[in-house]
Amino acid sequence: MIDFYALTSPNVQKIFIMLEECGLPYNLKPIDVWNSEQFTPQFTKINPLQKVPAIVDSEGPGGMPYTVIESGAILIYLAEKSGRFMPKDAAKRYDTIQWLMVQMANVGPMCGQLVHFSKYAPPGQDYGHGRYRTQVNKVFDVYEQRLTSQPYVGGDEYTIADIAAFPWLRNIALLAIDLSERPHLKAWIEKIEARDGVKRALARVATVKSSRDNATDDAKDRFFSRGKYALA
Ligand SMILES: N[C@@H](CCC(=O)N[C@@H](CS)C(=O)NCC(=O)O)C(=O)O
Repeated sequence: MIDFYALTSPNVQKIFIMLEECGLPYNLKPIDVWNSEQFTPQFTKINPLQKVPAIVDSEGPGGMPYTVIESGAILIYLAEKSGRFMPKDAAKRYDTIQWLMVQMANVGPMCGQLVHFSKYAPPGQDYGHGRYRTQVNKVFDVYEQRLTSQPYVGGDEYTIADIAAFPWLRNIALLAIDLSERPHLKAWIEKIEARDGVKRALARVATVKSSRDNATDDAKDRFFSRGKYALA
């Protein structure tokens, strides 16, 4: 059985989608990051970075319990465990891994910073906001371009490269992104949204309770490593 440490953010949604798509059973272990639950000694033992998602598989390699952190690594682990959503052909597999890395290194961090500077930073952050808005627009253009000539991010089949990118790229309202000139990306979002496994996953995410809308100032400062939590 897989223990899945989670809340509701896009990086966590990837794992909900993968688990539901693969039909792998899991115990949901909510970690309310808006209530500082990521900082407990018990959770820090599972993920020293104090972030969700993380999984602990009681039947890992060699039949032993195994912990995986970082959403991209969790997707690869679950793809290998289930034999799903990772092509067998070597070139297609490397295409999938490359585009998984594009998501992990570019889409997630740039979108995350844009959301931070638009929603959570104090006013007067025009430089940070402008910089991340440009980076996000660039990366959306890269996906639009890629999806112009192929149906899925990795190539001709649905893979973990799509599962990784979808929760971030569908976030157009939060990111204030315009899709009118990105028709292929828009069609891809609608195609992924229509999958039964994705619908099940997003319905499950909607049931997870989070303190996000009433987090204390102290919990927010700790989450964002600012104020008395800033390190020199
Ligand atoms: N690169 C990580 C990022 C994980 C991440 O940023 N998780 C956020 C979810 S909002 C978190 O747990 N933040 C809590 C914190 O930074 O204290 C992944 O893809 O798994």
